[in-house]
Amino acid sequence: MQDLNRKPIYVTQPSLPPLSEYVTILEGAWERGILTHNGPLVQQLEKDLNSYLNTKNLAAVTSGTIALQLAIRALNLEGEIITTPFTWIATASAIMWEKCKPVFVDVQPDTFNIDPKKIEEKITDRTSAILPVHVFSNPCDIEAIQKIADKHALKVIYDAAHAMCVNYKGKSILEYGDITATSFHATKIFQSGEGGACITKDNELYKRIRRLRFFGHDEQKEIVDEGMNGKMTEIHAALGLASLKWIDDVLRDRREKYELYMSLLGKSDFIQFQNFQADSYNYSYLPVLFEDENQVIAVSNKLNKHNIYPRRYFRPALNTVKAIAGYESFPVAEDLASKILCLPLFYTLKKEDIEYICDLIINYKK
Ligand code: T4K
Repeated sequence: MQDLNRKPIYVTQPSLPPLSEYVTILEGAWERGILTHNGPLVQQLEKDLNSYLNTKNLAAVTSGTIALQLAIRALNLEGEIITTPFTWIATASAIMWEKCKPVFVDVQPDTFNIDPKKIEEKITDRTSAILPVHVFSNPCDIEAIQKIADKHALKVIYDAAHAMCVNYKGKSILEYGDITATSFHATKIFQSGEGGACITKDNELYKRIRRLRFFGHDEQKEIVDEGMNGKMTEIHAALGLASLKWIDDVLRDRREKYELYMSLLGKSDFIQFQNFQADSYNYSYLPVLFEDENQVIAVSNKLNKHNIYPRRYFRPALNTVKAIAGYESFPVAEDLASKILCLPLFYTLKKEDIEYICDLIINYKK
């Protein structure tokens, strides 16, 4: 019997601030008539995010994808960029859009992140950088990756699209590597509808990213560099500012819901979880691994019948996508892609919904 009277439960929903708070911030933009071009709300958002995250140089841009492209361009990367096949398409497509070649390295089965032990065998004289992803906000093995990068004179760009508000060894995870790119997409833990940012400790690189996102203009609007349009608008910055006020509440809520899922699903003998460090995690996703693909399909079908829509992030593993590269086997990434399911986790999800979802999963055969 389909449970279609029930409101659909999607994998996520944006964490929305009260509309009145967003409107109040927008009123300022209406009075000023300034909607874009590094307006006061974008400047305020960058300042407030730097202060909240304890970062120095955060440049807001239009999306996480554009943040990755700007990072690649700002570092003048060419040739091959080593990355993971277990990620969203944007990681690889940003590399290709910048006319570089993504070279995949398999991931670790427990953390889901790039396996540093397998990186060196993929380095050639054409390699210019390593671009790892903190998958579902779980920090990569940053020390091992940096050691390899230093040894081979490679740049490091972190794709931290999932990893806002994560600290690693006493500082924001966004401060590692040459540049980190993050996303403020509607489905992310901190959101401005669409949006993202590049973060770097290097002041010159920071200035370059700001020029590149604004047609190559300097502060005086002279054209001094190549450039594109990667500017965040005041409308998006206003939503970011309104969201930022609520971020601690959102993080606490996620953690509680994650723990509820863990306590209910932890009892099952056919579900495994990602191995993460609890103090460096933002609970932005709820990935679980089933025994095999058939089980994932059976569980998904069961949930769909009850109007619940989890997602198979990240399937397919990107090494199997013809449009990206010639196929090369990466058994761990392919295995994860076949067994993973991301369960619903968002601010307005009720605890009773989680109990209902876990009950359906545990009894999926009934
Ligand atoms: N690197 C990594 C590792 C990434 O995961 C991503 C993006 C990027 C880079 C690039 O960042 P951006 O350029 O996107 O800033 C989503 C997001 O579009 C994408 O941002 C995200 N990763 C990816 C993992 O997931 P879909 O295809 O799942 O979106 P959609 O429309 O199916 O949404 C999922 C569910 O969310 C829906 O069932 C309903 C709900 N939803 C969605 C939207 C857009 C809402 O309730 N409201 C909304 O406005 O891609």
